Amino acid sequence: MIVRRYIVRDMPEAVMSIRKDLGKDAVILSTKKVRVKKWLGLRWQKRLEVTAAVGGDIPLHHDVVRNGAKAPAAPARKESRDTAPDTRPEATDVLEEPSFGAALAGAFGAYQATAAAMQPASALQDRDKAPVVEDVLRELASLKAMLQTQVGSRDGVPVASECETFLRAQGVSEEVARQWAERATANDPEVPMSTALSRVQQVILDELGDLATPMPISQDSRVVAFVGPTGVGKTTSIAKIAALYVLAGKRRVGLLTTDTFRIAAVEQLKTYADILGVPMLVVDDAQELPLRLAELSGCDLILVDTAGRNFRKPETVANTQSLLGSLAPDETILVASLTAKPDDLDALVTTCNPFGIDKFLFTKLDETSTLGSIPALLTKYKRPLSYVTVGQNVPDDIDILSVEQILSRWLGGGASE
Ligand SMILES: Nc1nc2c(ncn2[C@@H]2O[C@H](COP(=O)(O)OP(=O)(O)O)[C@@H](O)[C@H]2O)c(=O)[nH]1
Ligand SMILES: [Mg+2]
Repeated sequence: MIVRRYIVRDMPEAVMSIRKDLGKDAVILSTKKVRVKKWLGLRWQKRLEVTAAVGGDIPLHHDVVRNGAKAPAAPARKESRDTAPDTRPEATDVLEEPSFGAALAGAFGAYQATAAAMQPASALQDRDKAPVVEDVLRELASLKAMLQTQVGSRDGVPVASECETFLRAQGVSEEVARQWAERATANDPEVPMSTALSRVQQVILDELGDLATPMPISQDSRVVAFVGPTGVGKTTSIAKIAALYVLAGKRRVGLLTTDTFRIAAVEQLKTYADILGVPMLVVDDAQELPLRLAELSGCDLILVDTAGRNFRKPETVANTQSLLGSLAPDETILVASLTAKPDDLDALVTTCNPFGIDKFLFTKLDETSTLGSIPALLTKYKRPLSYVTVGQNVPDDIDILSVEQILSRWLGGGASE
C-alpha cells in the first residue's frame, strides 16, 4: 500500500491531486485542518491535510450513493443494505468515479468524528428523551405479531384480527388497520396469516397507485426547501442529497440556510458545503431571500435548510409559512423521523400540510422496526416518498426505496401464498 500526504486548499483540489498521483482506486484515510506558512514564512494560511492510500484490498462501499448518483429519478435497485449481494464489480461500471465517492466519504467521516467529539452523543441525548418504555412495548407487540406470522394465527382468533393487531403495533391507526385487515381477508377469512399479510401489502400498493413509486427531487425543480421539527435530520439529509448530486456531476448545487436560530446549525451546513466544494449562503431575514437566490444564480439546484423548531407552537408554523411564501420553492419536502410516535407524526403532517408539502423524507429507519407510519401517511395525505435515511453517515446512509421495497421488509419479506 502507498500512503501519501497532501496539503491543499479544499477537498476538490485534494481529490484531483490524489487521482492524478495515486490513480482512481485511491481512498482518503484522514483529513485535518492545518495552518502552513506562506512563502518566506511571513504569513500563516489555513490548509487541509489529506492522507490518501492506494493498493491492498480496499473495499468499495458506495452502493447507496451509487444508486442515487446513477439515477436520482428511478427507484433504487438494492433491496436491503444487509442482504444486498457484493456489488463491487457492478459498482465500477455504474459509478464513473468511485474514488471521488470514497474521497467524499473519507472527508465526511473525518468531519463527523470531530463533530461527534465536540458534541458527545447528541443522538443519544435525543433518544434519552424518548419514552423508552413505550418504545419497548411497541417493539414487543410488533415482535409478537411477527412471530405469529411465522407460526400461523392463534386458534380461534380470526386472521383479520391478527392482521389488525400487527398493523396497530406498527403504528397504523385503528380505523385504517381494521380497513386494511378486512380488505385483505374479505374473500378468505381462513387464510394463513403470512398470506394475509402479503394481501395487506397488495391492498396498500393498490391504494397508493403511482404514489408507491419513490419521487426524488425532480429534474425541473431548482429551489427545494426542507422543513421539519428540530433534530430529525434535515441538515444531514441535505448534505447527503447534495453529495449525491455532486457525485453524479450533473447539477450545480448550492446550499442556503435560514436556520440562524442555532449558531452551530450554520457551521454544520457550512462544513458540509466546504467538503463538497459547493456555495452556501445564510439568510437572516426573509427579505434577504431574493438577494441570496440571485447570488446563487450559477446553481441549478438550491437546497434550502430551514430552522428545526417545535411545530406545536403556532409562531413556528406562522414563521415557516411566511418563509416558504417568500421563497416560493419548486418543491417542499417534509422531513420526519420514524422514531417519533405515530400519532405525533400524523399531527406534524396535519400541521405542515397547509405549507404545500410535496413529498416526504423519512429519517432514522435504522433506529426503529416500526415502519407502519410510512404507508399510513402516504395513503392518508396522498404524497409520495422522496428519500429515506438509514444512519448518520454522510453521504452513505440515504436510499431511494419504493413503498413495495419498504413493505417487503416491514411485512417480513412479503410472505408467499
Ligand atoms: N440514526 C440516525 N441518525 C440520523 C439520521 N439522520 C440524521 N441523524 C442524526 O440526527 C441528529 C440530528 O441531525 P440534524 O441533521 O442536525 O437534524 P436537523 O436539526 O433536523 O437539521 C444528528 O446526530 C444526525 O447525525 C438517520 O437516518 N439515522
Ligand atoms: Mg439543522
